[in-house]
Amino acid sequence: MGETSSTAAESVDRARSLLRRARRVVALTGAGVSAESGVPTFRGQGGLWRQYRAEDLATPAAFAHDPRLVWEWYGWRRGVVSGCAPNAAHAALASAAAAHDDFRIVTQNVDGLHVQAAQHVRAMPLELHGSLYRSRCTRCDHRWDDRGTIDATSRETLPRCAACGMLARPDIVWFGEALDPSVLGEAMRLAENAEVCFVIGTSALVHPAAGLADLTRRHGGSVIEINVADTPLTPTATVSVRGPAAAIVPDLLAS
Ligand code: BV8
Ligand code: ZN
Repeated sequence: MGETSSTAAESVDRARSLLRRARRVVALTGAGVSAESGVPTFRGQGGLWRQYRAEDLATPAAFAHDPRLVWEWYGWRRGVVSGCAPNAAHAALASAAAAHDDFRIVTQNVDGLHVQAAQHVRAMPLELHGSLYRSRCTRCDHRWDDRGTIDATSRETLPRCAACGMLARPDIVWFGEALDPSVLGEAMRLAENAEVCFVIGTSALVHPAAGLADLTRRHGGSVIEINVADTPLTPTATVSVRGPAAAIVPDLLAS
């Protein structure tokens, strides 16, 4: 059982001192870090789109069955997210990563807000599940930045690969798909070597991402959780701080 400190002030102090003393930090973020930027989370109130759940649409089977509907969903999300800006949590994490090479950001999010906030960092944030702003071919290995609007009126208007003409797909890891082995391998190496895994705004339900904090703990590091609610990670976290990321994260990282 993690010794989650009793009072909020104690947990904030404990988290701040752990972060101050640590050199190698991995910030592992989920949809909650972008909630205050207006990006709907997966499992919160705004998490639904029409009558669909993410698990229903973010799958290879859903895309094979109805690529038009899946592209319509991603087109809607790209539209929503392109109107969102990084918040104070993204900015504080980007500053920490710019100041310390061993402070790395690993995100489950596909909203691109960590990349947008990153400035002068040598190591860009690792996007475990891909990005809304990249597409790839369903046949060849062509992959491209794609920030445009999606015309999902019919199969004929869906995005196609410029190299071979085949139907394009979002460059996003769907449920049941393996993560890019080089990205996952680097994330695991970082988590194993981290003195602190700083887990921000994730329900800790989706694997293998949710297992990264356990890697840090099993290799002797500490786990700090920032969330507005308890998660499956809370009982084993070294300290779990209740509160919104955009307020808590800048406070903890303030030098
Ligand atoms: C794989 C891209 C194997 C899509 C995503 C049992 C049954 C079926 C499947 C499985 C199973 N057990 C494990 C699996 C596998 C599955 C999985 O984990 N399923 C879960 C749901 C049980 N995992 C996979 O399929 C992965 N692949 O296992 O492949 C394999 C191996 C080899 C070869 C072939 C196959 C792939 C997983 C990737 C799926 N893709 N995203 C898209 O975005 O369209 S995951 C998706 O969920 C998002 O990326 C998101 O990041 C992720 C997790 O959600 P969260 O980020 O945590 O967001 P959520 O809304 O859930 O929570 C928000 C949190 O923030 C909450 O805790 C809330 O309290 C908090 N919060 C809210 N506001 C704030 C806040 N905190 C702070 N401040 C605030 N203001
Ligand atoms: Zn192609």
